Amino acid sequence: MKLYTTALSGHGHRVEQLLKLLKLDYEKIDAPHEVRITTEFLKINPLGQIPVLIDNDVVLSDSNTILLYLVQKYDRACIWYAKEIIEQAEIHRWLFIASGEIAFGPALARRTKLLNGDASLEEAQARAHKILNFMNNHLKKYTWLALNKITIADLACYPYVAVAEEGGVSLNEYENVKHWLANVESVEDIQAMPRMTT
Ligand SMILES: N[C@@H](CCC(=O)N[C@@H](CS)C(=O)NCC(=O)O)C(=O)O
Repeated sequence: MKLYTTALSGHGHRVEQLLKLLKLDYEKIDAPHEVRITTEFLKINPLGQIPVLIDNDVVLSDSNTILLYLVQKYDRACIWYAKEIIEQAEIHRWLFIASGEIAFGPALARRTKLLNGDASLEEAQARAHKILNFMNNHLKKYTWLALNKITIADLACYPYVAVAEEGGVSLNEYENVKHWLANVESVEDIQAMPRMTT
């Protein structure tokens, strides 16, 4: 398999962690902005976004789509996903939160602050606090986001929450979220999301 990504992409991070956890062989191809705007790259993803996964003749983009593809194709024991429809729905709910509230909250705040993006930093930070507050309340009762085990829901939501502070979003008031982040990072073979700042 080939994975187009970059070191600091939280969207790429979630896919790479799952590839490693499933012990799948893959070649990592660095695809920074200069690569993503080339004609060659736009042929594999006309949106010009990473991650992109190529698995023989299958070309997939969108990180959460790739997570679902990988578990349904390669996680036969259903370790990172679920067999029951209602459990699958719980997982999907968090995948959509990752691509909605988290992408437009903490992820956008980080991109805006560190890369001088043109979105409103204040609005992204406010959205970040709203979803963090929601997650913190949810995690009062649960160890993991969707089920009573770690799943792709946690892998999808983890990266941009882990580096929320880079977007000027303090995690100080979210003890349960911090505990959950530490739990994710303590799983063997999961690498912490790298910081853009040191
Ligand atoms: N919904 C997509 C979003 C991916 C995404 O935003 N990737 C960023 C890097 S982290 C990117 O490639 N941005 C370039 C662009 O949007 O032009 C996913 O989940 O994979």
